[in-house]
Amino acid sequence: MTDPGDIDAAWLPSAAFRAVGSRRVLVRAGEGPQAGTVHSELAEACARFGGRVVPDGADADLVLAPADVDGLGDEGFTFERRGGTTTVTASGQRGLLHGLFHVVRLGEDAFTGERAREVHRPALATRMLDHWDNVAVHPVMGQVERGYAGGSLFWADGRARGDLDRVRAYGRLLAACGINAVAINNVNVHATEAHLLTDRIGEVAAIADVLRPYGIRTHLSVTFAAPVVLGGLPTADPLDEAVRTWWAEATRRVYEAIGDFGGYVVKADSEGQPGPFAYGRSHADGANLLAAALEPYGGTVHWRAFVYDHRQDWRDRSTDRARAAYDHFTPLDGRFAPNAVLQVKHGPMDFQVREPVSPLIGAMPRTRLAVEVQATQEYTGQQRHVCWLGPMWSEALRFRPDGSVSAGRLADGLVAVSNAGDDPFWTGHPLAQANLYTFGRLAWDPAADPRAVLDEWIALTHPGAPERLVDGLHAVLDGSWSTYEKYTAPLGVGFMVQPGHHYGPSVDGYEYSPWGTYHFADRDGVGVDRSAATGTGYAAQYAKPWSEVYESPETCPDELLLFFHHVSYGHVLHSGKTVIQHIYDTHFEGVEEAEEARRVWAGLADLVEPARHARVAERFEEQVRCAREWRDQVNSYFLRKSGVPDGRGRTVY
Ligand code: GCV
Repeated sequence: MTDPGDIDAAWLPSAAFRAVGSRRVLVRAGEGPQAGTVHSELAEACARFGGRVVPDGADADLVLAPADVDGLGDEGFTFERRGGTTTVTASGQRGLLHGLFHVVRLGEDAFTGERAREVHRPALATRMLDHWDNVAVHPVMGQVERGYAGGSLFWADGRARGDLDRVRAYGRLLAACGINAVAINNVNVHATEAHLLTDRIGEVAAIADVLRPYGIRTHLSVTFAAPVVLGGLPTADPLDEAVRTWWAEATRRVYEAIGDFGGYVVKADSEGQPGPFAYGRSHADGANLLAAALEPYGGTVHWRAFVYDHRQDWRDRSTDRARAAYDHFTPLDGRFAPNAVLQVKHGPMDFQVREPVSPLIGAMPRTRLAVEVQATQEYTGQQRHVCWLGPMWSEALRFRPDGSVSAGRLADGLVAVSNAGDDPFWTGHPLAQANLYTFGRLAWDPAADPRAVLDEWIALTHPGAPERLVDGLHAVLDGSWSTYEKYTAPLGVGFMVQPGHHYGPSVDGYEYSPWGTYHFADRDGVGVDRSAATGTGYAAQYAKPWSEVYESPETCPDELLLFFHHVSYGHVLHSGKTVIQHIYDTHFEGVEEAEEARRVWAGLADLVEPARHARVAERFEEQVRCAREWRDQVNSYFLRKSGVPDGRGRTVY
């Protein structure tokens, strides 16, 4: 059972350091912030578990030392075990820190047998968390937009927290799963937060100081209108000389305060945020303006591709929100500066439980790209429902635009909207910690098997967990994404959530809204025709083979059928079921699976620290209640629309 003192240690309870801490350890990490962390982690672990940090030349079980190994980069490391000694080498301090956490993850296995030299390096250079945190509590969105884990880790009472111990602990957790960048404020930049860039940069610097020892660079979301709202200029036109000078000077001051500042994140011309369109300029013009300001210091601008018309007329069937990012950005391929990264949501809509991979990914070969996923569970149960997203992310990361199975790289970076806050369990639902951990590990290695990552998370979070706990956690988590999908919007059609807060069912909640998120259900059928032949043409944004696969209901995968096609309720899926029967069956099954997961969790009470167990148990009550609500509303809606009864005669209202 977890030590109660470790209630919020997440995947780094002290017991996870037992194997390392009971050894003779020799460290030659040198000087520097991350080297300091390597030293202090080892010294602390040894003090706790009876090991020893030994001087150079002494016999050691574990050696961490610098080495010049070609191609390791700043973050890679080697690992080997020979003649009873485990050795980690790296070219940089960051690499040694990652190597140390690798040894921690391996536990006793790191000190058993012989192991030939392995080279580990991150597949993606940027592995970043975006916090949608406001400094000042927003009247509608609160302190953390789409946050389900309490208040902000960074901000309280209108300013940066004075006590940053929790941020320090957060940085440590993130380093242990490979994350190396954090954007600390909301991409919707409100009036107060705009000032973080200039007169309040000292607060950002204080946070950066705390994250640096964990190899994490701090990034800031900025408003494109900053030259106007902060600088008093009459324009924010990216081609205006005074605007360019303003950004150059503001950025120079940022780097004066934070020498290793990561760069800017920008949401422009999106959901009301200002952007270059106001000046008749392109998004490449906009991004390159900030890229030029950051370039002398090695900074990067993450420019979000979430640009669409959020004021569309629901009567207009020709406008398709799913098309928007591709239509806006592909003509700009090759025009972005080398230090501008286009940050693209993994799906074309908005983090639904099921979406195809965005056709923009793979369509801009001359542009640096980062894929954005959402760890905060805005549309996947808001951390009241258990929904482990590892399999979803893994599927997206394995997708190849040309249909190949090559392990080629999809992007330069992976970004997640963070699901952490000042909640004692970090993520509201304690099992949502698995999402944060899995994100970091998949960003390091997108080809990793998510189930193996979950095994790591279980082993670290519950050191020495008996098989019954390991099996129980797998039973609860492995299929939880699929369960959530079953009882919510069917076959990729999306939304059907309550407007505004997005929790719980409302089948027609967005049907007559300006947001471009429709399902078009009528008495005969449901779904959005996105084919090239008869629909919005979205399917043709993909390269072959996907454009052909998605074009026809005959070849379109079942789980995406209603995303791509409007079909009759009697349409027969590849599964052999009709669409309407599929809707009924999955909704009954989804609730049964949620009830079963609740039962499994209840049976683990003797193996899990009581407060953690109670928190999850309480969330399961809500999940089951809400799942039943989804089932009954969705099933009743489609029974009433279609008039087709459930083939198995179950209760539909
Ligand atoms: C930060 C969705 C969310 C918004 C969010 C937006 C975005 O629309 O509902 O809260 O804004 O995505 O990604 O910018």
